[in-house]
Amino acid sequence: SSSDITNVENYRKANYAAPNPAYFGKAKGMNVIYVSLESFQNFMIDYKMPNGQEVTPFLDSLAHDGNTFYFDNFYHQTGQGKTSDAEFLMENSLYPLSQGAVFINKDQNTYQATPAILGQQGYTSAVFHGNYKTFWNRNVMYKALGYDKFFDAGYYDMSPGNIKNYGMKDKPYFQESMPMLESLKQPFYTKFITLSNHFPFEMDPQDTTFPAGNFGDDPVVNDYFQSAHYMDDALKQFFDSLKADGLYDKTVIILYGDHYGLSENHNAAMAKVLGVPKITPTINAQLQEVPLFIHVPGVKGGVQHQYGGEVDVRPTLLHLLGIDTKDYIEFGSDLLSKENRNWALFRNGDYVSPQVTEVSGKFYNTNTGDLLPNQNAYKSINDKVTAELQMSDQVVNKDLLRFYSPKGFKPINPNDYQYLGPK
Ligand code: GP9
Ligand code: MN
Repeated sequence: SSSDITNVENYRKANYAAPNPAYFGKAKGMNVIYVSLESFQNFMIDYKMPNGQEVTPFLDSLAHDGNTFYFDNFYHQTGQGKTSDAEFLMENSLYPLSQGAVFINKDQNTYQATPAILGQQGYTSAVFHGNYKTFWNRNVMYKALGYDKFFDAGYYDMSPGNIKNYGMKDKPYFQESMPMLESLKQPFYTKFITLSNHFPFEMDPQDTTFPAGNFGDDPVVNDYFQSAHYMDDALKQFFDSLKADGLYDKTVIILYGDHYGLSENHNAAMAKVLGVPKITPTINAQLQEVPLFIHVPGVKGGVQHQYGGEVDVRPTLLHLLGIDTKDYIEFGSDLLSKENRNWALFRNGDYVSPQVTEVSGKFYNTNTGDLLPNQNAYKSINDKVTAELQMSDQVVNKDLLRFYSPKGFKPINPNDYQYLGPK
């Protein structure tokens, strides 16, 4: 009802982080490219194999080139909706559901998502994904988000050598995407969903010369290194294509890991990977870190240590594009704002900040991993996390955005969008 939405509005106003004038509008009018890095965890950045070889030399170079923002305390906040939950977080700055996938269960809701917002500013929006459009109900949900175009498997050469479990391998995927990307009217807002670094990670031998890991008898963990290396190489190739066709200099590029790739079932091997005696609760929380990179042409970057999660990216991006988010209902905090809140919650109610990590209702020192002495002193953290998740769940479960009109935003009609496939 309208009183529910008023509560949310008040919460939102109290938690809004104003744009940083040093960055506000610095990317105004530029194209946007998001790249979802399948199952890619942050521990891989700068990771070296026992023989000294870097696993992801291209991403490592972005992390350290000084021209790209690299966030090294950034967390996934997904639930059972996996890749699609990450998409939902990034484009709505709302949390996904505690059970099931919001893309499937809440596809008829009203949203005020980034593609719709930018569509009203003259942007063309498109998704590129080498899997069939019905997966995660994307073909329905993307209409509610306001996506103009959806280049799904029907647009790609899905012959056997090009595909691996869920669809296109990253190299042919990016290669075949280029002409479609170049055909879009600019400015564009686009999302690329990579696929080949997906569980169980095993590669076709002809696609890699990179050595598998040798961390005991867990093939999933061992294969993860090869597969991540392949994705890194595919990204380098994509960036080279963007530089060659001139798009690189007029495009904001955001790369993010969608969620963990190695679940707790692999903790024995992961202890070997990380060189620790065992995976403690705080190390397990840190394993939920995914990398976030933001490249803005003409803006200096560098390594950023503030804590945040996928929910925080939308205000960060919109502020870079010169769109103040104060009139939108969102739960994130601009990562580049001076008022950035510097913490992240998980969908299961856990919490991380520079000092305190909460796991299953217990509070730990983030740096030492020790249980904190006076547990009761941290109850307010738990309350804060619960309140925020409840608030977001109300918006989604009660479809509250129906009752809310952001200033300057026209409601969209999902039926105006159609994804008919290639001619
Ligand atoms: C398939 C892709 C699968 O389209 O989203 O990845 P998942 O969601 O299982 O991580
Ligand atoms: Mn995924």
